[in-house]
Formats: sequence, C-alpha cells, structure tokens
Amino acid sequence: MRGTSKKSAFRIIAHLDMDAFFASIEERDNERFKGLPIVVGADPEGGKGRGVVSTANYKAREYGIRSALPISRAWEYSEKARKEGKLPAVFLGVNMRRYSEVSRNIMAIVRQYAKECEQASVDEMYLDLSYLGSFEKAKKIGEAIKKEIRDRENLSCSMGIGSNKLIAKIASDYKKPDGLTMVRESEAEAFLEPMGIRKIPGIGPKTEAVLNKKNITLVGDIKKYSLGELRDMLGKFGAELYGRARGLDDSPVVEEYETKSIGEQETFAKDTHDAAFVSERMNALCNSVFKSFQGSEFGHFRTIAITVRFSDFETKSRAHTLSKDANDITTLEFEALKLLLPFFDSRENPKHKEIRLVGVRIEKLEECVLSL
Ligand code: TTP
Ligand code: MG
Repeated sequence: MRGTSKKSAFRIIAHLDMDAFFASIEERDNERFKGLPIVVGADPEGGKGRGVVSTANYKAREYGIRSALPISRAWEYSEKARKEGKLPAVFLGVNMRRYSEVSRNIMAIVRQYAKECEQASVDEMYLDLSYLGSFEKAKKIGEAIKKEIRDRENLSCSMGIGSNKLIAKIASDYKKPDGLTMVRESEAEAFLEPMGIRKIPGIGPKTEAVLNKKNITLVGDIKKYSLGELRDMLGKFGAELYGRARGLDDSPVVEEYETKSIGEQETFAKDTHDAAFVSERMNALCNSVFKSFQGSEFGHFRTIAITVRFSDFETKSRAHTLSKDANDITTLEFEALKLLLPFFDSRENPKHKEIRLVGVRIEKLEECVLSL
C-alpha cells in the first residue's frame, strides 16, 4: 500500500528487531546455557540431521552458524570449534509457543509508545513516532523502549530511527546486538551508498546475481543507472529499486490485521520421488495442523498453503484461498493434496527433482464469533 498523501510529510519511523530472538529467550530462561553458543532449530542427530537452523546466538555466530544453515553444517562447525578447544554449541529444538508468548509481551510494551505500530514478524515492529516532532525526542523514546524491554523481559533489541520504514529497517540492522542507529533524512543517501546491495530489502541472491553481472555491488552503484535501465534489468522491481537506492519509501505504518497462520513442515529422512509417501506425510501434517487449529482461538480458515522443497533446496509455495470460510479437516486435506499433485509431474517439477521437505499452513484465520 502506498500512502500518497503522506509522501512529502515529515515523518519519524522507528524499527525494532530483537537480537538473536529465539536463542536469547533460551539463554535467558536456562541458567546452565548462560554464555554458551546456542543454536535453535532442527535436531542435529549427531551431524545427520536434515533440517535447518532457525537462529543462533551471537556466540554461535562466531563459528559461522546462522539462520537457514543446514543443521548438519552447524553441527560440523560446532565440532570444529570443539576440536579447537572452544565450547561446543548447545542445540535446542524450536519452542514456538514460548517465543510467541514473549513476542506478545514485547509488542505490548512497544505499543505503549506509539499509536501507530505495525508488527512485521515475530520479533520486529515499526512505530510511527512522527507525533514527537523531532529526531532528538525519538531517540529518547527509542532508548526508553530498549530499557523497558531490558528491565521487564531481560532481552536486548536493536533499533533504527529514520524518515521512513526502509531507512528505519536498514538502520536497526546496522549495529547489532543492542544498537540504536538514527539516520536523518538528509543523511539517508550517504548512509546507504557504501552498503552492499543485499542490505536493501527485496534484494535476494537472484537479484544480487543479476546486478553483480552489471558490476553493481554497492547501493551507490545502483544510482548510476536510470529508472528505465533498472526496469529493463529487473522489471517492476527495478523501478522500485530506483527509489530504494535513494532511500525513498512512502509506505505507511499500518496496523495490519495480524496475519495469523498455523503451519507445520517435515524434512524427510531421505529425498524422495515417492508420491504415495509424500501424500501420506502431507495428510499427517494436515491432521497435526488441524489439531493445533482446534486448540486455538480460531474458528475458521480461508487459505491453505503448501511448501515443497526439492533436493537442491529450491523451495516453492503454493496457496489457494477458498470462496468461503472452512473449518473441517476434509477441506484442508483435499485442498493441500490438490496443491501438492502438480509437484509429482512436469507442471511444478519439470526437472523431476526429488522432494526433501513438505509443509502445510492455514491462513486467514478468523476468531470464533457468536452470531445471534
Ligand atoms: P531474525 O530477526 O532475522 O533473527 P534473530 O532475531 O535471531 O537475530 P538478529 O539479532 O540478527 O535479529 O529472526 C527472528 C526469529 O525468527 C529468529 O530468532 C528465529 C526465526 N527465524 C527462523 O526461524 N528462520 C529464519 O531463517 C530466520 C531468518 C529467522
Ligand atoms: Mg531479530
């Protein structure tokens, strides 16, 4: 959504992101893990595990362990460290229920400081602090929020303050952990120019490769190209990038209807082509998701989404939104299977790759409302 009327208005936006969120909670709650390298994610199974790292604390990051790394690799890095006489990492499973609870507490603290807040993920939030009228005041509020989170939750976060969401987000990542970076509008372009292009939200490995081919490695390099040239290179996103490289972003902080979803995924012990097996696992996941749904405060779902990861880690998601709300397992299983079937033939799997992981998720959840 683009706010046209807000385009030229003076704004102060803050972005807050918790530090090593899942791992910090584990470290906080378990005296015996204090100061140790911690990895939260799939079971490493002594190096044979096939899932990935959700996150690692900063101590474990010193070993090269980070989000989305195969857990087997994380295990290798930890073993290597151990052989060098360093502390091996503590590997822990994901306790999402607890992290969501902490997330809710933190978001409630943050919401006291601004009327307009937007939760962007489990551990990040944007706040519109324009009402304060000055960056100096915004910085004081930023410090107060950090202190309150520290005092009440015993966790650290990093914050960025800027003239829009784009700058605020990049600034919060600038000094991690426990940082506070403020970038005024007049400083924004100089702040961005020396950064690697991956710092711009929306530039992933594929876009990076396209841009690298043109010798574009820093944000400043993007500015050497015209709007038309960037559009030729990257289509619609090219036009978007033209603005982002200049620190422009007029998207408002929107108190969105929280996109709640319930989902699960499973990495197979062995990559497979076996359609019957994969369908059976998908059904089992549907049943498990349905149980969580029944135990939740929600009464209906509208969207069913599946994820399939191939042996080379290529990952595809497909979703279907129903024409009306549903609340039954049959619909869930049927729609999930319908989305899955094209992955067994050339429609979604033209190279006939083996499947490594499948997942299912229900979205657009609605709370039970009593109707008269
Ligand atoms: P992030 O904010 O990206 O990471 P982080 O909070 O662990 O570390 P940082 O200090 O760099 O902000 O993600 C928040 C949480 O989301 C993270 O603790 C775990 C989860 N997560 C995953 O499960 N998988 C992922 O690939 C990523 C990036 C995050
Ligand atoms: Mg974080």
